[in-house]
Amino acid sequence: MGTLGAIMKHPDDLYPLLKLKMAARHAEKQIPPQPHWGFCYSMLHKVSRSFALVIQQLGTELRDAVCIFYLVLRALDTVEDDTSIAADFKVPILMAFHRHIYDPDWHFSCGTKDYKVLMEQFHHVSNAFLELGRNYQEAIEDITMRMGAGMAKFICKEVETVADYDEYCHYVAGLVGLGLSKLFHASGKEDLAPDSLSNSMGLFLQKTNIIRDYLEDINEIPKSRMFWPREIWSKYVDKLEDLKYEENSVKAVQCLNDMVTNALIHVEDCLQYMSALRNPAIFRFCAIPQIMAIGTLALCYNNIEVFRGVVKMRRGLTARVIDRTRTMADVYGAFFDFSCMLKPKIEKHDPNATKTLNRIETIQKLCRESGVLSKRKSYIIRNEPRYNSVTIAILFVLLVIIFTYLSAYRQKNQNM
Ligand code: D9A
Repeated sequence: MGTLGAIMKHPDDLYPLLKLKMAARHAEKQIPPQPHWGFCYSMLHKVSRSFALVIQQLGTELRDAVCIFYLVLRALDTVEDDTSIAADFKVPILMAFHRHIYDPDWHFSCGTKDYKVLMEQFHHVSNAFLELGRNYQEAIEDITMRMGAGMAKFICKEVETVADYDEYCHYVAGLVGLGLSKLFHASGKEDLAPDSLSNSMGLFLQKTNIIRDYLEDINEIPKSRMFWPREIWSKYVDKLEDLKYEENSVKAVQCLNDMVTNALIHVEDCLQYMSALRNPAIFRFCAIPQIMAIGTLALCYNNIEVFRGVVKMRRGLTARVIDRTRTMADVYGAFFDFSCMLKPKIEKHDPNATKTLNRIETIQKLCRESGVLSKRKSYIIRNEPRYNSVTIAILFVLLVIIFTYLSAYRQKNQNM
């Protein structure tokens, strides 16, 4: 569906979408003048649109550290993901990556598109890293070292058990949570969070990505590695790729629901982590991805489309989440709404129905007990928009004006 159609269907999305567009334009104008920082921030905008916006709101010092941390991690990921590099060549690079970040002369070409540029121009990232405070450098170095070693361990190892799955997710995402908690602490704006809670923040996001990206990953050429643990999928099919075939639809959805149920276990820790944050910008930075994750899980649960195409939250809903997430009350509200959206999708005969229901009810109970669930706009239970022809005509004319203006503006900018 085009933007126009989407907005006609969800008129409340219009305002947050425009606000997001404006914020994105504003952020892109704020790219620092020095070439190394300029490179880092434009790269950040290229590889992660909405995330770059939320980073923008952190104070300068912390923002710089998070930006560099993000790019170092992306670079490490690019090495891990590049299937054209032989394992015995890749392992030493991963293991030594935490030393390469101190060396502006080091570079290693791999990856494609934006990631190829990131790798080829990595000296900009190193130069920016070398300007960070020592506390920030140490946190980034330590996490990069542990993540590199963990990735190396999994290069030749499949994700068999649920314990392997948690271990792999710890290396690639849980450690990101630990690292960020250290950076927040180093900034003096937050207490140091317990490692187990920081780890859960990463696991919840990563497991959601792994679930959502099933089809994209399984269809990748050359074949990429898969992270759904055998211990789970082998209850339903003989081979992981069998899940995408139509004749296995029932099993596929049961397996998917098993995976979603597994991810939901982390919600309690995540709520606890977020409720301890004090700085409003750090809070938003942490909470927005978490709400997107629970929203994505609610969308994916019992949804065969995960095996047929892309299941993502619509842009308008993302924009609303970014616009509205300010306090812990907003987080409890969103987790409550998305749990309410998932709950009626649980079918009695699903093999994990009871377990899923228990986990959803625990989440709902936590949200209710917070005592802040009243007076707020819900993400799901909305009054159906009522249009008359005049409203539609006005809306349409407004949209045409706005979009003509925006595209003219963009062209003008490109021609400069
Ligand atoms: C994060 Cl520095 C990530 N990952 C994310 C993004 O959020 C986390 C990678 C590097 C960094 C941070 C994140 C944000 C805030 C607090 C966190 C945290 O912990 C306390 O990480 C745990 O996904 C990647 C991992 C999950 C592997 C950690 C959010 C993000 N969103 C994408 C949207 C998408 O669909 O991937 O990157 C985006 O905005 O482009």
